[in-house]
Amino acid sequence: MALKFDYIAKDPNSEARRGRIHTAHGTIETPVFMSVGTFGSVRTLDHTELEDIGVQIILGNTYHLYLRPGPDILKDVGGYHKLMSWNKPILTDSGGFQIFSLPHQRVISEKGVTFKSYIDQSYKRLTPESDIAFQEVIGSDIMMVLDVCVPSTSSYDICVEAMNRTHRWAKRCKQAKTREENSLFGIVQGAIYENLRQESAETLVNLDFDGYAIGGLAVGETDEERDHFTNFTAKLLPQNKPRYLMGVGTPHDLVRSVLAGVDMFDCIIPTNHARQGVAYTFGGKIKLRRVFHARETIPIDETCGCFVCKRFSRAYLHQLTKCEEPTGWKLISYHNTWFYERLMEKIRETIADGTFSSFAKHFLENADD
Ligand code: PRF
Ligand code: ZN
Repeated sequence: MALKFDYIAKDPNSEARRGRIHTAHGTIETPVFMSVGTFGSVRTLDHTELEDIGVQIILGNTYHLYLRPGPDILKDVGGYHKLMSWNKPILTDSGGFQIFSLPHQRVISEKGVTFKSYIDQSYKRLTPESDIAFQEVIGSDIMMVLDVCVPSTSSYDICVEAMNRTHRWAKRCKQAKTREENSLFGIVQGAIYENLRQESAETLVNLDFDGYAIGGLAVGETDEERDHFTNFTAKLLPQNKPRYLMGVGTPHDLVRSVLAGVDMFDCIIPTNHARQGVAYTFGGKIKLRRVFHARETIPIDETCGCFVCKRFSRAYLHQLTKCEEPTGWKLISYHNTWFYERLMEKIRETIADGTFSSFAKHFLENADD
């Protein structure tokens, strides 16, 4: 079966949608936040914790998995779900974005990309065809096309060229796909040019993908530009397919992008910022390294139901963070991932009962970002 997306409810005052994506590894309630598990784990958290928190889907990375463990081992162990013992859905990014972030160690041609392995310095090649073949070996429930993402500050000509190559590669990816149960999303590029975004969305929609990602944002443009192009691009995509904003974002970004009609997100913030002692709450973020938290006996958030907030004080988390104890990183990652899940739950509930836009307004005004 191809990927099935049920459209359940629409917010009366915005573009926000409540939906459900059906995959071979279960159902995903949308809008959804996807936790990033680049190397096979969500940093510091094990699967029991992810299940307790309610994580619905994990994101893997073709680039990293291609280098280690690589196609041969992944094939032998029966794919990434088996390797990880994770039975819920997995989405894989194509690796394009990661490879394009290696400016001196990659060569791009029409055929594909060649890059240097950071593990043994050998040269590796990925083409649209081999990228899809590898994502099928991974056994990804949602595969992404190999795209060309350029910084938002690139010249118009560079953006046109990147967009056109993205379209040619998207077509080759679609043709290379052999398995029904591994669905495939197209990625809209076009930087911060309305005419390019329009052309990109039209071209990809004509190729008929299972869903559409908005790529090429959060790569150097201003917050206002990002917001504008999220809204602008989401409107160009079909109502009956999921929309995924790649690599975004903060709690504010999520709420604003759901208002624009986005259904899926991924970002490293919950676990990455935890390492610096940054904890997120419905009232805004708390920087636990700050000196005045050293004597605070209250939890990160008294209203939070997570085990960290039930048991540990800000003073203790401050101490662990200042001493760079891995346990501190882990406890804050747990709380942040819990918070992101509860935020998405709240978003889904309020879209369903028609109160999302007032929740969003209140949240954007009261929680700093
Ligand atoms: N393309 C791919 N992955 C991505 C991006 C993109 O444009 C972004 C941009 N925010 C994050 N991850 N393939
Ligand atoms: Zn908590």
